[in-house]
Amino acid sequence: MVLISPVQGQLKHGVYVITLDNPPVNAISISVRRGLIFAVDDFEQSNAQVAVLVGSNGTFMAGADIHEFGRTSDGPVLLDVVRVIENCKKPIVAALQGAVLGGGLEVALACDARIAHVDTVLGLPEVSLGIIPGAGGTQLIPRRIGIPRAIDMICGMQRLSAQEAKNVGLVDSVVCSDVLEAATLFAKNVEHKSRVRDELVPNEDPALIDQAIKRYTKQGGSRPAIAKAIDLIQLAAKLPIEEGLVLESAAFLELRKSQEAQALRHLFFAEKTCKKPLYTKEISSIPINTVCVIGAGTMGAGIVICLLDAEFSVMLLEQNKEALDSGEERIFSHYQNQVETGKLSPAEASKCLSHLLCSLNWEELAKADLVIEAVYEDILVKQDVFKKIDYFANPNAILATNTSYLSVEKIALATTRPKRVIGLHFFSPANVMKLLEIVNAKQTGLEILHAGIAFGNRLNKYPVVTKDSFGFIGNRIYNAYRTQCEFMLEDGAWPEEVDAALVDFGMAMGPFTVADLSGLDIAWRMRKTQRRNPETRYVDILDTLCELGRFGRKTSAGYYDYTNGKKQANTSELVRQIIEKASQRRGIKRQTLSFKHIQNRALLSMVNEAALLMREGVAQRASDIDVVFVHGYGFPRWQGGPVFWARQQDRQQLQDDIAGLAQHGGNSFVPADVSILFENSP
Ligand code: 3H9
Repeated sequence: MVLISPVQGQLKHGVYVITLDNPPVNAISISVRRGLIFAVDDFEQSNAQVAVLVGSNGTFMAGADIHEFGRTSDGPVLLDVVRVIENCKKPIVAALQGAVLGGGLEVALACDARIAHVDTVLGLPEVSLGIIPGAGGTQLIPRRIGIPRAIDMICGMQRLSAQEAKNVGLVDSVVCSDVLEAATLFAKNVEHKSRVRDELVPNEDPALIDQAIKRYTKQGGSRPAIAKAIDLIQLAAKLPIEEGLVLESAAFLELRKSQEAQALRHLFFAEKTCKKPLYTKEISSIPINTVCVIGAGTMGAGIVICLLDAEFSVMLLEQNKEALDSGEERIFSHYQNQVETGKLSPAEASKCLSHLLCSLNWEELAKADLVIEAVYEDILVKQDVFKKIDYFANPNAILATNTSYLSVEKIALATTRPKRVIGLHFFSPANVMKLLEIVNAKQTGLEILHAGIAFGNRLNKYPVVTKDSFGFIGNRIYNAYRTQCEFMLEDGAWPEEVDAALVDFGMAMGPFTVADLSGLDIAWRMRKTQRRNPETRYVDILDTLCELGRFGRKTSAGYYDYTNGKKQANTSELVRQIIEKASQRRGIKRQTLSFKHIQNRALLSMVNEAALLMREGVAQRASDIDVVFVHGYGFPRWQGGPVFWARQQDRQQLQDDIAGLAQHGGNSFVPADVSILFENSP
C-alpha cells in the first residue's frame, strides 16, 4: 500500500484504486496535484492493468482550489495532471459522484471512461469566476458534445445531472448503487486507452453555432471570460489539440489575474462567509416547519412563494378579504406562469400550492413556528399588528418583521416577548432576490438570530446579519448614494446622465430609473417623517415632483415620462425646469458632469457610508456589505461590491477624495476613516 496525502493509491482485487480525500469538496490543491501525479506513476509501475479514480466525502472534485488563484505556486499545474492521466499507458476509469466541477470535470475527461452515480452534478463554472477552464475544458468538451452545446455548458455555466451528461456523451454509465464498485466492475472489462483528446470535434450546422454564440454575447453583456471561451471552443475544431491547450492555458493565466476575476473570487468567498454566524457558541437550532405571513400585498405574496418553493407549510393571513383574494390570485398566477413557461410541471406546481392556506382567521397563527409580518411600512401600523400577533401566536414562535428601515426594537416592544422578535428584510420580488437582511435588534435572543440565519440558508438566500440601525446596511448605504446623485442633479447633471454613467459602470439600473420604478411617494412619505437638520444639504426635487402627482412609473410620470408604459429616454422640459429652479435656489451655476465624475462621487458616497457603518458595528464584516449591494441593489458582480472597489484604490487618495466629497455634502456630511474597510478582512 502506498500512502500519499491527500491522494491514496491502493491495489484492490487486481484494480489500482486512486482515492482523493481533501475535505470538504476535494478541491484540487497543489498537494492533490502532486499526489495524483505520484499515484498515476505508482499505478503504471504496478501489476494492475487498470485503475479507478474516486473521491471521498461523497464527491469527486469541485475543481481547482480557488484559494490558490491569488497566489503564485510552483509545482505541477492541473494541465500537467491531465496530461499524465492521458499519457498513462494503462486505462483509468473515473468513478463520479457529487460535484464534478471545473478542473474536476477536466480530470474526469482525461480518464478513459466515466461512471457516474445518479446524484452527480457536472459542469464548468469557471466563467462565474471571471476565468475559463484552464486544463483542457475548452478543447475536450467540444470534442465530446459539439461546439454549440460546449458553448452553452461553459458560457451558460450549465450544471448537468448524471443522466443529462450520459445523454450528451460525457458519461458512459449512470448507476444508483455504490459508484466505486460499479466503476471497478466496469474497469475490469476495459482493455485499452480511449482518450477524448484523440477524438474529432463533430461537424455542426454553422447556424447553430451562431445562435449559441448570440445567446451569450447579446446586449454587450459579454464579459472577457465569455468572449475568450467562445473563441477557444471554436478553435478546438480548427487546431491540433496541443496548440489549443497552449492557447487555453495562456488565456486562463491572463484572465486569472484580472481585476474582474479577483472581484468574482472575493464574492465567491464573501457569499459563503455571510451564511455563517460570527459567534462560536454552540446553539441548539429551533425547528421551523410552519410559517405564517401576515399581509397579502406584493411583498407578502412574494415571501409566500419563496417559502412554498422551499417546501415550508405556509399560511397567508390578512385582515380584509379583498386583499387576501388578490394576494392569493397573485400566488396562483405565479405558479400558473411557471407551468406555462415549462419551469415547473403541473404536479410540482400543485405540490407547492397544496402547502398553502389563506385565511382571515387569526387563530390560525397559533400553528406557526415563525410569523413574518409584511404589512404597510408605518411604525404605528406595525406595532398594532405585533400586539395582535403577540396575542395569537404560539409562545415559542419566532416573530419577524419585514420592515426595510424602521426600528425592530420599537416594533418588538409592542409585544410581551421582544427576545423572540427579529427583522427579516426581504427584497422585492422576494421569490427572486437572493438577499435577506437579518436584523439583530437589541433584545433579539442569540438562538433567534441563529434560527434567522438558518432560515435564510434554507431559503437559499444570502442571510446578512445587520444591527438594528435606520435603513440597516443596504438602505442606509443606498440612501447616501441616492442623496449624492440628487446633489449631482442640482450641480448640473440631468437624471438620464446620472443613470447612464452608473449603468456604464455596471449598475443594473440608474438611481432615478430605480426611484421611478419603486415609486417616489414612498421616499416622499419617509422624508416627511424624518426630522431635518437645517444645516443639511437637502434636495427638494423629488418633493416637487410628488406634489405634482408624479410618483414614478405607476403614474406614468416621475423623473421620467412614460408613454404606454415605455420610459422616454430624456427627461421632459417640465422636469428640467424643476431641476434648474432647484439649482438656482441654491445659487449653483450648473456645470456638465462627466461620467467619471458621476461614477466617482456615487461610489465614494457608498464607500464613506460603508466605513461609517462598519465603525458603528452595523455590519459584522466588510465583505457582507458587498454581498448586500450585489444581491440587493444591482451592483455589478464583476466590480466585486463597494468595499472591493474601495480596496482597489490607493488608500490615501481614497481618503482625500472622501474629504473632497464633503464640499458637496454640506455641513452634515461626515467623512469616514476608510481604513476599517482595508483592515477588516474579509
Ligand atoms: C477551476 O476548476 C479552474 C480549472 O478549470 C483550471 C485550473 C488550472 N476551491 O458551497 P459550499 C469550499 S475553477 C476551494 O458551502 P455546498 C467553500 O468555500 C473552480 N474551496 O458547499 C466552502 O468552504 P467553507 C471551479 C472551495 O455543498 C466549502 O467548500 N469550481 C471550492 O453547498 C463548502 O462549500 C467551482 O467553481 C473550490 N473550488 O456546495 C466550484 N468549492 O466551509 C464552486 C467549494 O470554508 N463550488 N469550496 O466556507 C461549488 O459550486 C460548491 O461549493 C459545491 C458544494 C457544489 C462544490
